[in-house]
Amino acid sequence: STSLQPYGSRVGNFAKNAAARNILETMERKQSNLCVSVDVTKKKDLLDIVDAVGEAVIMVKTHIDIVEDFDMDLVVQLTALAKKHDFVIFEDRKFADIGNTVSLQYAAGVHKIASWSDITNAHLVPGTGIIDGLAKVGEPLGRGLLLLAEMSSKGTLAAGEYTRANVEAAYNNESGFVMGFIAMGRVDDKYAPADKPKRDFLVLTPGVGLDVTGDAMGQQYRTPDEVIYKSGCDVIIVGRGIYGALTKESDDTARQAAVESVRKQGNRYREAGWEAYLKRINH
Ligand code: 5IU
Repeated sequence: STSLQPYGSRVGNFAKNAAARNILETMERKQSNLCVSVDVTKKKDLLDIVDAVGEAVIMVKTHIDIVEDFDMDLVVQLTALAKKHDFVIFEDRKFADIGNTVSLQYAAGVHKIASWSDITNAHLVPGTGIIDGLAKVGEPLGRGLLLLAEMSSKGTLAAGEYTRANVEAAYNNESGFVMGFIAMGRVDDKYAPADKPKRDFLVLTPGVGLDVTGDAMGQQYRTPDEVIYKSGCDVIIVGRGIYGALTKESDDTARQAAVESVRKQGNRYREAGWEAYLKRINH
């Protein structure tokens, strides 16, 4: 399995995808496999969280459509923080329409996602035309696409033959635009097509927490060790486990303490993720 190779040695496996190479190189440079997921509704909260954890992460995942005071200045500031702290941006858009529609959703509208997000993701529900529609926009910009092969939530229907179809679609994508999966384990190994040479893909995994096992709406958490070491995934995606403190604060002193807590949790998850990775490659 390619997951037993160090991140840096896998760069050459992604000759056709600049975004994937950049992610692997960033992981080596920063000794981190942590992506922070920032699901907040205020521009200032988003930027403060990202500035506090920026040093610890290789990637920031956004849900840009939940930001109430979104404007293009948010994009300017977010991309400036990406430069300052050396991370990539992942808009978790979960495209799910026909090719023609997703190409418009990706390039245009209020958010112009393709212009600033290094990677994004898509459901395979509509069929492989969704990959073609997104590739038309993303490929010329050097972007990467993840397929949603599995989900972390209770009762997910993304399993079994549906997961296999995602892996087959990725293997059939000759251009290299499909660079990996959202999944709970090494689906690229488990469902590798027998009639094709093995290819390397990145596996990014949400549903990661050290303190709680789930939430009230079906989220299920596993530890960085379970995700990186036991399941062989490449990147841990952590949201409320990192920024949770900041959504509760009221006055200035409390806010400052919350920002410090965000920084601290970011470092804690970076260390846990990296330790699990070192255990994996030295096994
Ligand atoms: N997310 C999941 N599970 C999935 C997929 C995406 O949790 O299977 I696909 C997103 C939802 C949220 C983040 O943006 O990842 C996880 O946030 P918390 O760590 O706060 O649960």
